Amino acid sequence: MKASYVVIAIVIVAAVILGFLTLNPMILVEEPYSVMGHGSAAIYLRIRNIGLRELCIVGVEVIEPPNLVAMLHATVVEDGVAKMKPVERVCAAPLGTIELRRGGYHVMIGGELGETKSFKIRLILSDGHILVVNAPVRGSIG
Ligand SMILES: [Cu+2]
Repeated sequence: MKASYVVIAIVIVAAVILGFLTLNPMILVEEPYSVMGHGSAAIYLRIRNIGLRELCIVGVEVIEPPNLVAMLHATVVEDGVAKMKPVERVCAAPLGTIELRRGGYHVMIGGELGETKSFKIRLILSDGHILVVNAPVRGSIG
């Protein structure tokens, strides 16, 4: 009899933990920053997926400064030339990492950038969660 109570208790605890892991956003954003270019800016950061489901960035918007556009980009090398291409999503496997970095995936910002010191963006995730990230400007390209 006692053994069956222990089994039931273990099942309940496991269900609660599993429910917690699958329902909550299990995300860490690390080292967000931006780099100014010519008429554009790039945002880099790392997202750790500490959940048990695949997690993708499926959209991006600029909150501040206003009236700017944002896109998810990948840098690809074609015929020895690095080019940037829009992508619909950037994904991290369960317990994996999304790395947005120079020469790879990044958030591209376009519009009248002005003299901004930081970009505030919204990352829309495949699980429906939204992350608001501040990316301070850390230098410029070229
Ligand atoms: Cu780009």
